[in-house]
Amino acid sequence: MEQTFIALKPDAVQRGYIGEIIQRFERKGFKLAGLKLMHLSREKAETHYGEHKDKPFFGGLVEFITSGPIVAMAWEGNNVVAEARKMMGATNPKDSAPGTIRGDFAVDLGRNIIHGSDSVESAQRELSIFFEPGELVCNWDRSTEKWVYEKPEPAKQACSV
Ligand code: D4T
Repeated sequence: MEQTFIALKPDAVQRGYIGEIIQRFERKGFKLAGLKLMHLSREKAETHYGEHKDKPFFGGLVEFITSGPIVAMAWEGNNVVAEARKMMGATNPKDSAPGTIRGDFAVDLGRNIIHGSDSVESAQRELSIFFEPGELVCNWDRSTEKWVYEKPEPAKQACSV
C-alpha cells in the first residue's frame, strides 16, 4: 500500500478550496494518514523545492509557498502516487484537463494550488520534511476497506515517518 504527500498551497487555503479538494481524495477511496494546517518555514520550503534551486522561478516559488498557511497531508492507497497526480492534472493549469483539480480550480502556473509527490521515493522524502515522527496515523482500520478493495490489506502498523 503506497503513501503520497499532498500539499494544498496557500492559494488553495486562501480561496477556500480545502474541503472540496479533500473531498475528491475521500470520494476516490484513498485513506487519510496525516493532515495538518501549517506555516511552512523558509528552510523547509528550500529543502522541499531543492531540485529547483538554480531555476529563475525558485525565489518566487519559495516566497509563495511560505506566504500563508498550507495543508499538508499523507494519503494512502493502491497506486496513490500516480493516481493523485492524475487527479491533480498537469503542473501548468493551462494544460490541465477539466475535471482535474488544477483544471477546475487554477489558471496560472505560479498559483497551481496543489502539490503531489511524483514517485514513491519522493513521497517518502517529502513526508519526512513536512511531518514529525509520530504525527502520521497509519494504524487505523477503515470500516469501508472491503468496499474499496477486492482484496483489502490490514492497516499498516508502522508509519513511514
Ligand atoms: P509541484 O511540486 O508544485 O507539485 O509541481 P510539480 O511537481 O507538478 O512541478 P514542478 O516540480 O516542475 O514545479 C514545482 C512548482 O514550481 C512552480 N513553477 C514551475 C513555477 O512557478 N514556474 C515555473 O516555470 C515552473 C516550471 C509550479 C510548481
